[in-house]
Amino acid sequence: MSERPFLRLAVVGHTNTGKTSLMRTLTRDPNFGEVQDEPGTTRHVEGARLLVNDATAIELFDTPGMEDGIALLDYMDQLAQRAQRLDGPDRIRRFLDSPESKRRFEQEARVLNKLLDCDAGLYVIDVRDPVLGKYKDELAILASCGQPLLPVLNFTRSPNQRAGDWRDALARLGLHANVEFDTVAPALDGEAQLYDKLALLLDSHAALLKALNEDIVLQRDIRRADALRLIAELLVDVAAWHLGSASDDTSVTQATETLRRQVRKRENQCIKALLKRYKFKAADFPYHDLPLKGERWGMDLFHPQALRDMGIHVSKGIAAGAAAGATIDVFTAGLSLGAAALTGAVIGGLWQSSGPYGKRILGRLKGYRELSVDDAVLRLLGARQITLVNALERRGHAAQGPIVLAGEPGNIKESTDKQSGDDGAIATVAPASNANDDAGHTPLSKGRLPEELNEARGQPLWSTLSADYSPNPRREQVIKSLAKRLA
Ligand SMILES: Nc1nc2c(ncn2[C@@H]2O[C@H](COP(=O)(O)OP(=O)(O)OP(=O)(O)O)[C@@H](O)[C@H]2O)c(=O)[nH]1
Ligand SMILES: [Mg+2]
Repeated sequence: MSERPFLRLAVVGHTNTGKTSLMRTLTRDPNFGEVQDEPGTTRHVEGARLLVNDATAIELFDTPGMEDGIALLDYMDQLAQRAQRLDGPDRIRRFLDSPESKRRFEQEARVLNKLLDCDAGLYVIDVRDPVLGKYKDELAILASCGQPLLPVLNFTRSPNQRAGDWRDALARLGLHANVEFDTVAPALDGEAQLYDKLALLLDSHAALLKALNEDIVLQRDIRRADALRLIAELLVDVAAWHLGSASDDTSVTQATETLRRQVRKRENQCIKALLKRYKFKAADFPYHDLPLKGERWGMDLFHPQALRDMGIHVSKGIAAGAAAGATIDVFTAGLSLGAAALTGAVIGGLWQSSGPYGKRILGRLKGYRELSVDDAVLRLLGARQITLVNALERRGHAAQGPIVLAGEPGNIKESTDKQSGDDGAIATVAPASNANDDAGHTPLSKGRLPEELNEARGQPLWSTLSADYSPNPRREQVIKSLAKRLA
């Protein structure tokens, strides 16, 4: 047992099975090491730390892949013949002292040295492969280090996986505990399962692993709350936004274009912030710049079909494409004042006291129009961000294909081939069979708009899109309450 207050784990296994990918996912660091679909990518041991409350809980070490287990086991047998009754770890040490450990078996020696130096090993397996002799020999060598080994079954989502065969073979070697963990699209509780299994093997570190698991859940909750807040801010900004325009057709058309452009820009800001919060790269969602050109999500944000695909009711006027997404606001509808009260206020000279509304009231009286964003677009905006957040939560940091949102939250469908950065195996979020299913799960999809958004509609100064924006405590409350509702 180690005296250290933290655990040291070596990630070991045959070459090209996803060891570095596992490191990326467990550390949530898409830049860790080098990942390629070819053997021998990792040549040296490289470490990373997992922290709980700023203190190291686990030191994880990525190691080069084992390549020639059969030849190494033969060589170790030869070495052992010259000595009597060596046990496993002594056989390993004898090999590490031999000249071949610096030559032909240099990679393997690095792995074994690291495993001896750690408290346990995670043995990563590509379960699409049959249980070949070379894997059995490699496992026999690793097992003889005398350290606890937890087999990690990777590629379990592949249709031609052989997890059953692997479990049988592992049991024959005395390895009864194992865990399924797909590094590209892990289960939401994948890490918890992995650390729970590890705790069974490492009794003395069980409390540490429990604390790590609790911290993972806590961090996930904080991330989601932050994400929902970002979405609530976006929605309030967009709902509150009003754009003035002269009432002639050309001006209204121009203002509508400005409105759309600004909303797309604001949505992009939100997407970038979400990717950053989940520690993914902008390149993971390569379409996020396109809304400015009106093409992301495969179609224009304001396109009636985009709305329908999200299960959002589209009125006839919008379906016909007429000024879709921009409502020519009857000004008073945006305020909680009736037309009569407003007129009365203006006539009575009180409009000045209505502060920021003064300018709008004047504009209205001079025949100006105000444009604001349609309810359906608000619903779509919200539903799309939630779809993205769901996809980010289910995405491993080893994933290399771009995120493609087909319009609905759902499980990430992941290529069964090994990923390659070049061919861009695509992780998609599969559309639900019934588009309304998902939309039905968000408070934005049907029925009345959340009251927070109705309130925001009447508060043009709450929008950071407005030149007159000023921070406001009520806006803050509304954002908090909307974020809660989205949860
Ligand atoms: N689809 C899919 N691809 C994976 C998964 N895990 C790893 N890969 C891919 O498998 C290939 C090898 O992954 P690496 O993480 O580099 O494997 P490694 O074991 O570190 O390889 P070496 O360092 O060469 O021993 C890469 O193309 C990964 O993207 C997975 O769970 N699903
Ligand atoms: Mg590697």
